[in-house]
Amino acid sequence: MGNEACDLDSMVSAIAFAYFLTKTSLEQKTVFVPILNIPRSEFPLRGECTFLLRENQFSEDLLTFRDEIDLHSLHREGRLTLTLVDHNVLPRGDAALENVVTQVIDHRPLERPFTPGCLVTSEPVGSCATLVTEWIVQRAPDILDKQLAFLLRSTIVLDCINMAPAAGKVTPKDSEYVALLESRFHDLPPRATVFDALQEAKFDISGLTTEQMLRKDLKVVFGGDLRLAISAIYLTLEDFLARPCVKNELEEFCQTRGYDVLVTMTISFNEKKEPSRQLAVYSPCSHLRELVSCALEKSEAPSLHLLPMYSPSSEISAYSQGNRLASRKKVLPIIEGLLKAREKEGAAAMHRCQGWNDCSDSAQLLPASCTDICQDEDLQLPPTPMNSLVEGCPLDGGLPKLTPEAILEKFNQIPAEGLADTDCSVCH
Ligand SMILES: [Mn+2]
Repeated sequence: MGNEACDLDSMVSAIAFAYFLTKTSLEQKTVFVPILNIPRSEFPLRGECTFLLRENQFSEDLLTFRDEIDLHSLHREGRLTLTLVDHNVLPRGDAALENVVTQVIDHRPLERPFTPGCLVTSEPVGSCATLVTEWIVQRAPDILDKQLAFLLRSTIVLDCINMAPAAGKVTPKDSEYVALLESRFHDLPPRATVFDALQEAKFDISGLTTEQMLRKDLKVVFGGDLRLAISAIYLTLEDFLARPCVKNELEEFCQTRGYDVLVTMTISFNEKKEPSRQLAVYSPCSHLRELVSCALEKSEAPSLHLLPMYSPSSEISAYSQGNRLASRKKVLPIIEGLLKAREKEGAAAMHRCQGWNDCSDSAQLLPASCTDICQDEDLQLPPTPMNSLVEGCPLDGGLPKLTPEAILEKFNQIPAEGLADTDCSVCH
């Protein structure tokens, strides 16, 4: 079973490892099933996953999604053991399954305590698929066929940002196993072709409905009486706002989910692969819309450099964002600050209205700590998929630029003796 983000790494690692077990196990009565840890209805949102399967003539019908198998009842009947790939601790809701986890293969920092009877392979490589490839190559190299090699190598290439050292993801082991797969299967497509196609598929949201687009990469924050959602979308804001009935769709999205305000942050790339950001604030309540818009406009840490742009509806305030580096990670604290300030104001208002002038500790007047309630509610939300490039990805500033200055700077960082054999013609 892969992790709850069900990114390409999780999907391919689960499929490949279950295939390995099926091909090599001597147990006659055991069935090995790769589990994709999302409901099937979420799968269209994983563009890179559906794309890679299509490319490999691998039918989605063959896959088992989390809502199609009852792991907890299998566990109660004593018929389940679990191998975790691409994560190493079970989410809280699955804690009961912990005692049947017999193996872990992961490339993230290890968060699980040592337990006897659980075989752990943990190494900080760029892709979990590298560790699965190693596992297969060392134990059953003959089961590797072109389809399996294609899946594994594509995943490693995507996770390691086309094996570019500048992106800071690739490790020597990732390179070693990509090279090994290529040496065994000469007709795999070029790395750059695979990377570009997957990268494009990951951001290709053309087939999605507005609702799917909005929930693909969504974060929700609470404060006092307000629920505020921030969605990241890979599209220009012009294209997004030009969708037919977009105002009604935003309204329905917020109404169904109980959001008072929805902030949509878009990121798009120009021909030079430079990112550009825009944002829109939607709320049917003009007071709340202005409150949030105003906080974003006036923010100084960081300043977003917002410029108003055309909006098809008075309920949507649209802006281009001059500060291209301010991702959602930077915008969220501005909104959280606003909600906190409002909470305080609410407490003060209550103070005044009820005439509790002599009480020195206003926090005691609140029914319970608002923040505690918010945090609890926040934990019950489904996790935002982690396969997003919004949060601090190496590509945030576009693809690594190879300017003469950047290369010279790199050279300057190399100690003098390392330069002895270097051909400086690349500087030109
Ligand atoms: Mn991974």
